Amino acid sequence: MIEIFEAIKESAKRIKTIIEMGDSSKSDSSNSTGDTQLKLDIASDLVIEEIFGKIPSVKQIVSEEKDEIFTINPDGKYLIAYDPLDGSSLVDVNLSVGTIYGIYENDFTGSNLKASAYIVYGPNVDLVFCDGKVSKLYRLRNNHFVFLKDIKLNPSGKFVATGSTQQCWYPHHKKMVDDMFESGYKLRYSGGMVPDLHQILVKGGGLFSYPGASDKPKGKLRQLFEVFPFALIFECAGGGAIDGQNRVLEAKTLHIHDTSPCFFGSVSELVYVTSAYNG
Ligand code: AFP
Repeated sequence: MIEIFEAIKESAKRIKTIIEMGDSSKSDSSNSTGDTQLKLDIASDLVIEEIFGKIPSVKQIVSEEKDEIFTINPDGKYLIAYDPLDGSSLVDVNLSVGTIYGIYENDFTGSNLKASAYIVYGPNVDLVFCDGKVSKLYRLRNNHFVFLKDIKLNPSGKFVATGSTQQCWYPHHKKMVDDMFESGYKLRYSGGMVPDLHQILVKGGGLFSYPGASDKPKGKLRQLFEVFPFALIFECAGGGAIDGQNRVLEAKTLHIHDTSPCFFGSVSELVYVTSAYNG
C-alpha cells in the first residue's frame, strides 16, 4: 500500500502542473458516458495510467474516463478505480477540482474497498488518504506532502451542500433541505464534489447530498470512482455515507459506471436524512 500512496502523491504533483500549464479547452473526444472530455481530463488520465502501470502490486486499473478495465499485473493484489480530474469543467472559472482514488481487493465492489484517497487542487494542494481505519490530511509544501491532522467529524455541523437540480427533487428531499436551511444551516456548494466534501470534512461536519431525483433516479455520482471512496473516508472520520436508507458501501455494483444516490455527513445529519427518507 505504501507504493500506492507514493504513486498518488507523485500523480498529484504531475496533475497540479498540468492544471497550471494546461489548456482547459474541450478535446474532440468524449468519455465512456458521453461527456465531452477536456484536454485536462485526458492528460490527467494518462499521467495516472503511466504511474500506476509501473506498480507490481496493482492488478487492474479503471478510469472514470474509460469503459474498460486494464490489467497491469495478473499477480497483483490491488484494483484501482480513479477519477482523474473530477469537476474539470470548473478549471476555466478558477474553482477547485480534484482527483479521487478507490483501492479495492478481489473485485470492484463497495464491500471490497480497502483504502481511498482524494486530492484537492486549490489555493493549496491537499491530499486525504484513508487506510480503512483513519482519514489523514496532508498539504503540499515545498513539493512534499506534510501531515496536518487526522480528520475527525463532530456529531453535527453547520454546512449543507445540495446537489442535483432542485426542480427535479422529490418532495420529501425538498422538505428536508428547506427544513435544514430553516434551522440555520449554511449553503456551501461549488459544483465540485471534491472541494465541497473536503470543506465538510475539514470544517468538522455537515451534509453533502446528491440524491436520486426525477431526472436521475439513481443519482449522478459514480459508485466506484466517487461515492465509495468518499464513503470510506467519511466513515473513518466518524461520520457516514448512506443512499437515503442504507450504507452506500453495501450497494450492489452491476456495471463499473453505476451511480448511487448519496448523502455524506456527520452522524446527526445522517439520522435526519434517514428519518426524512423513511417518512
Ligand atoms: P463534472 O466533472 O462534469 O464537472 O461534474 C462534477 C460532478 O460530477 C461532481 O464533482 C459534482 O458534485 C457534481 O458533478 C455536480 O453536479 P450538478 O452540476 O448536477 O450539481
